Amino acid sequence: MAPQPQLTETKNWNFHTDVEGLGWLTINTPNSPVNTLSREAIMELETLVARFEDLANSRELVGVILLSGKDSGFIAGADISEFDAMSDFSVLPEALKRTHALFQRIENLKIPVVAGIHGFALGGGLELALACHYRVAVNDDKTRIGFPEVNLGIFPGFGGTGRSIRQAGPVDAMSIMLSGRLLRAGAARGLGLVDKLVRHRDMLRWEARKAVLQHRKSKHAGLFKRVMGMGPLRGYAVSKMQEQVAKKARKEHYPAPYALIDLFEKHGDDWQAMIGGEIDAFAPLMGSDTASNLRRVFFLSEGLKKQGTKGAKFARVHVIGAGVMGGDIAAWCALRGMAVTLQDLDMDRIKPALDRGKKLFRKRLKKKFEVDAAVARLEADPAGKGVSRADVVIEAVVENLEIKRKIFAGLEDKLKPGAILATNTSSIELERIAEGLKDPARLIGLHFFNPVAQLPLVEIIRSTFNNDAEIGKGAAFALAIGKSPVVVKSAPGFLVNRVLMPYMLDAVQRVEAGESKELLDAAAVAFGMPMGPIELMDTVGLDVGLSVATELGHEVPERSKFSKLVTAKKLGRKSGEGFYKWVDGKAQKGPVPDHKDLAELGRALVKPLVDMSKVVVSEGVVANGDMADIGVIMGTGFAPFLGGPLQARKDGKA
Ligand code: T1G
Repeated sequence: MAPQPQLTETKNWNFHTDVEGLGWLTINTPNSPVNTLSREAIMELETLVARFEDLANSRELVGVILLSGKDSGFIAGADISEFDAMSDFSVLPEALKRTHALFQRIENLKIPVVAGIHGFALGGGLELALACHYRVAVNDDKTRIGFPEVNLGIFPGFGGTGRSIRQAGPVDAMSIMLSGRLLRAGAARGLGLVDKLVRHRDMLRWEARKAVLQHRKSKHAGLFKRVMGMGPLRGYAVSKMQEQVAKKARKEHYPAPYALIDLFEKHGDDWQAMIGGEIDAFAPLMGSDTASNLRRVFFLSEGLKKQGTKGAKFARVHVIGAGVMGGDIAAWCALRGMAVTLQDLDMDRIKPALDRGKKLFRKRLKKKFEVDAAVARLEADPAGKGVSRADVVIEAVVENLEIKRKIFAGLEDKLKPGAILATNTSSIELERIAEGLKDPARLIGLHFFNPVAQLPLVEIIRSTFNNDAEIGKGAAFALAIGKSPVVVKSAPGFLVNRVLMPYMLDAVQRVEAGESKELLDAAAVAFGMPMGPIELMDTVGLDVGLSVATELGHEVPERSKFSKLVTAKKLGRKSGEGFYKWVDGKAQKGPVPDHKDLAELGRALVKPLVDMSKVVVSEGVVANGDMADIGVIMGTGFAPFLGGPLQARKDGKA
């Protein structure tokens, strides 16, 4: 029978056949910048797959090509906004079983199904692609393939555990599922998750068509890879995985990676059994507080991306002050593609910052030409010629009001109209610096954190002079350099230093009263902090800690050990000794004394931080509790699995 042209449109899918009998299936999630597999999209796909089965049986269809109709990419996974309802245990296993069965029917189709991937193919999106018979992907800068589920407190639940093991072998598949790291197309091809690369998106259709017509089939991982899932080798692989995961996350805080390893331990030699065991292990994770809080963190950080003036463009940045902060801010901006001029009194002061920049570029950029380009973007500018061309000027010199005022007085007339004028001050009231300007509304604070390359937060400091326009531009700039902006009223300590200081000082006082610093640090980590308060004080620098504490009105007696250490220039990590001795960047810790309930002690330790988070909200330093939660998580690493200090308090966890 001659093939009849087919056309089916549903809310999420478009399916049509061509004269060759090829079926083109396109996903386009309505009202969303990215494609997601909502329950609706999955139900519609069920109907479509039933059609494919019929058409394949009557030989009216020679194959199906699955593509995305969106520029943003293939599919970003299941629809996370539906998860809160799905964590109701009674519906979740049923919903998952249905999707498992659907993906299996796709795999069982007698005709080839080929996925054409560009942009993001994540989570459930990758799982759908893995249920197809062959995968073609665009090998460009934008394609990202992976399983970010662990960041949401779960692991792949649409058959991805077993199918990724089938394709990539247990070691590589488990590694990407446990880490959540996203791969470029080339790397995914290397692991066997993708079968064919094309250079441009417009070649996807052609290559996918060829794959269907030639009945190409993806190769599964060979014995050499599979052997790590077998017999005693599996036990060895499991212990390695547990070791790796334990370095980053505790089981009681982040159970998902451990549950995934357990599943692998049971079924690592049989990918079908792994898929079979997936639902039972997955469902309780989805209903856990950890997963619900991590979803909250995801949506709060997505919310931060919505701030900022739309369409604001930044190409040139001028940084004044090549010290640790100024130099690292300049290097970060250059890494993120800006042309940066870095000004200080002379070349001797600028050179070390350029060297640190080079180190950063080498670490973060893979290819030599990329490193060279970044080096070329970061330019020493002792004469300050860059000011008049810059879209953003950031001052990061010593914390001295007179010096700052003088610098800004000289800048104002040289600036491009509309350019951002910012200070990185951490302690001087913004209004006092701005007062001297002809247009005080122009100056905002952009408060970065040390180390700049590692901490995602930038506090956008708003003075009483500012209008929404300046703040919007500041937030847009932070986003443009890949940082997360949180708008904070100009008030001593802003958000992060304000909440950290009472927490650190309380711990310091406990040490002075004879409690073990090792115990306190271990307790804070057991609670879920990335580092204990004493180690943090040593890392920040005792001199910096003392001056921030004093600015915030905390009294630190001169006869205290803390003051004495500062006087003796024992400043922590940077001087080789503070509360701890430091060797090769590591605190030399003694044994942790026994304690009946470390987590309980941890809770007591973070109480001052949690209390202060409440105060900053009530004083209007940040807009609301959500902003405090996400700001404190981004700025201090506060336990994301608890959803932030205020959420943790609400849940009775802090
Ligand atoms: N579900 C719902 N909304 C999503 C979404 C998703 N999976 N991914 C993105 N969005 C929304 C996002 O909230 C924002 O919305 C908009 O899309 C654009 O995103 C069973 C369980 C894909 C890398 O974890 O990491 O599949 O704010 O501004 O910077 O195994 O979004 O505009 O209203 O961030 O270019 C696994 C999560 C799900 C991916 C794009 N997938 N998304 O970043 O744009 S679990 C994820 C991201 C799963 C199965 C399981 C990023 C992005 P709004 P954006 P972007």
